[in-house]
Amino acid sequence: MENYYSKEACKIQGIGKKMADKVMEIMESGHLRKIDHLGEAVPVLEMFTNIWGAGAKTAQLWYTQGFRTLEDIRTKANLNHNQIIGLKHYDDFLDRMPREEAAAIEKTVKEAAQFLDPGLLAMACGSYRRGKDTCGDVDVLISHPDGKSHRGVFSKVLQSLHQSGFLTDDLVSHEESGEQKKYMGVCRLPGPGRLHRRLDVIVVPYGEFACSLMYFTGSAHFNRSMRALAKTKRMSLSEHSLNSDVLRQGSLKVYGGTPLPTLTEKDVFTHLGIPFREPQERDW
Ligand code: DCP
Ligand code: MG
Ligand code: MN
Repeated sequence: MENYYSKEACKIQGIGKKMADKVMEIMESGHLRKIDHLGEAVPVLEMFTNIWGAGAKTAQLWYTQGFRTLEDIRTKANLNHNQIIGLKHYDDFLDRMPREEAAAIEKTVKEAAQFLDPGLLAMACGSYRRGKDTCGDVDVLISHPDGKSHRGVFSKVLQSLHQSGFLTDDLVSHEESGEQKKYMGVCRLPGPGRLHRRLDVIVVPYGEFACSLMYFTGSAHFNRSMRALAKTKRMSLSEHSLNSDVLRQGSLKVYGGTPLPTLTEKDVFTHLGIPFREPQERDW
């Protein structure tokens, strides 16, 4: 193959005949046949990772096992519990719910909690609290201002929501961090035409309320930025607390520091020395 493009390309240092031919093919046809097969995998891998509980690694494995469709996955793949649920509600989970529906889900969880104990706080955080028009799931935070009555609430609320038929599936999760407990599952509002929605519930001790509220409100990107900012001030921010006088050696935390008083989210911003940001302004 000899033409203008390959000759021109050959003049560039480090480009030989083979590479020049590829340059020519791209210039003339707009693409390179040799890597066409790479592009073929992308939409399939994307379809697979859209199964809740299946990450990039799993999708890749399934692809190398020769699976190309969701039907292949359903009939031939080795699925764990979460992936079975994810596949069962594949279309529902891809649909982001209108915030009005998230509000109705929040209300259902709140009512179940306050039926147990009227003093319990329950509020939707995540994208809902950030004011988004649509939500991928609902993230409900539960706590009790007396600092102790949150104990035992986790399993009681879930049991009551199971009994009413609101929770339809549980996802396996081992997320428990100190006194904080996290549930991940699936719910559905009563009435015709309702889709299955992802629901996350965390129950936290009131002493950690502000930091967990901030964590659970996000966004994930905002949380990373806030943690990075804390680091520059020898502090450390988590879903539990904001600590000062942290000692680090390289990336290793040698001393965890002492928790600062954070009654509200505003306190966290103040300690970090930056102006308060409303939840709607926390996408970054
Ligand atoms: N979160 C985090 N880091 C992660 C995942 C979550 O800090 N890797 C925090 C910030 C998120 C919050 O938890 O805002 C809730 O997580 P979601 O995955 O439910 O995300 P959002 O509610 O922000 O968006 P979506 O509408 O997609 O649910
Ligand atoms: Mg969410
Ligand atoms: Mn969530």
